[in-house]
Amino acid sequence: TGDRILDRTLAGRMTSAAEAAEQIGPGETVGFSGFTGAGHPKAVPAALAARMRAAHADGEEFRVQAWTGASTAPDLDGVLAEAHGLSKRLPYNGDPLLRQQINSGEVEYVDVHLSHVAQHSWFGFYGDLDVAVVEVAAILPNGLLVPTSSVGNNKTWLENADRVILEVNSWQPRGFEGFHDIYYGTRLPPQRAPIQLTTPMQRIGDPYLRVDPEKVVAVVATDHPDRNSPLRPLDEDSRAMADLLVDFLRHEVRNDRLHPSLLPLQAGVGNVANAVLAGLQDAEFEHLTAYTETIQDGLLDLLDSGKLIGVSSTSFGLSEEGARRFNDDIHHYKGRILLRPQEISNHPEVVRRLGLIAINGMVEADIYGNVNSTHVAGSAIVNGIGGSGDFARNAYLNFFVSPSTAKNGAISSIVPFVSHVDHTEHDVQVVITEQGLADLRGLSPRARARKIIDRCAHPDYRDRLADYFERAQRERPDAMHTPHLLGEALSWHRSYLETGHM
Ligand code: 0RQ
Repeated sequence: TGDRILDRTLAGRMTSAAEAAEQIGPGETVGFSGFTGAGHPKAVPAALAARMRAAHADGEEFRVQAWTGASTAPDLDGVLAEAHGLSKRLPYNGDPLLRQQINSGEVEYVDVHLSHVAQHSWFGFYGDLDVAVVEVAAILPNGLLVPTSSVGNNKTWLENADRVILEVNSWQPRGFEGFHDIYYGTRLPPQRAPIQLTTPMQRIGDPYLRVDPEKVVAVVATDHPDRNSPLRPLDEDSRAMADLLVDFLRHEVRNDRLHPSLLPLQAGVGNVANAVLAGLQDAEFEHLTAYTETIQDGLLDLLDSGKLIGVSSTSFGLSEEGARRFNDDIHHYKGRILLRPQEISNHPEVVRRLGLIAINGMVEADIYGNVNSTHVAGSAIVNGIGGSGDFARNAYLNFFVSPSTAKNGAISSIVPFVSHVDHTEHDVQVVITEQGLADLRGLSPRARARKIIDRCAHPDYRDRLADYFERAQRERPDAMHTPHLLGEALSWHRSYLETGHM
């Protein structure tokens, strides 16, 4: 067990993944560690999937409810979906097969704000948690746990589950000790107290997770990498959006609405977010901080160049190269990276107090500024709301970014009316496409519509949007606040479903 499993009692519970999976029964609810492909268990889910397949072959039902931090990896969501082993899943999914099963109605999916999950579990809103399966980097002699590359909901799963299975992954650097800040001060209303976090890198908790050793039914040793998803190379569109965003930040600094060191940054996952971070690399802003939920390669680059002085997050979402860079040189990042539970990394109170600059992707926006981040044509889920709502609504300044078209131009990302609402017109401040930027702050709905159509819509769709807006105003003189033609508002989506083109 080397320097990884130092507690004698828990070392005595070491077993194989297959034996550990015997501890999970049909119909049970399992809380897994894992957030954006980092820190999920690597061995027990596959062993559980094997049990499920065997049961199904004998004509028996064997499915579980799975709760996680956010998206996981093929090792977890992938294998359980392949085994048709999930009945219900929350809160955020990025696995393609599981997405298919959710959209076909096979799996129930509960898509909640990431900051809400832990408290809803504590409130009892989701029912009981039978088992927690949590990856750690080490078990110390006193039984404390060194977390790995994500914290997610691990604290809550360890506390609320009846039984606990630990995976000790030696691929994760042993040097992770000291990178985490686990806040143990949360209470249920009406006993809640303010969260005394006033700067992004402040420590308010412990470096370790706690577990009641009585509950630990199995300890499994693994040596397996995180998902480490490759990033797409920066394309022209994302570079254009990044330039627009950086220029806008400059404009805000010039107008004294932002300090030259900006405010703590939050960037969603994906191509555009990474491009924005790359844009900041070449910009003049110094002494930046980030208060975010996942650390992509772009943030490591900014730390390496000294532009960024610290990052608070709940997880990593690195490429293979990024993970190697971090793991090989982990001590270099100590004190400059802090991983927290997702209820704290995404906490509305903290996001509001720190005054974040929140940058998130979207599926579509409408002319009045409502944003859809989750559904295609109103019904089919893409991923989920993730942390976008936690951050956007409570940020100092929020951005929603997307190319102006999707599916090679067959779809306009700017539509008369969004087919699903995740972020309402009341929450959305700045919309960016490769065509331009619409600053919606302080504008009435009709002023927003003019700006979004002029600045953000693709030229192929701009005139049709302007025409819709004109006719809506003409036909609804009694309802000029937010004029809509209700029979036509979703006709672009209907046309897409019927003809494959908006
Ligand atoms: O599908 O790959 O099959 O072609 O949606 O779109 O353009 O690659 O953009 O990877 O940045 O994802 C909103 C999904 C954008 C993401 C979303 C199709 C498009 C493609 C992906 P294909 P892109 P991105 C922190 C914050 C919610 C969670 C969040 C997301 C696929 O940003 O999940 O913000 N956000 N979390 O073709 C039909 C449209 C479309 C469309 C794009 N208008 N209609 N399909 N697509 N626009 C992170 C976490 O919370 C963990």
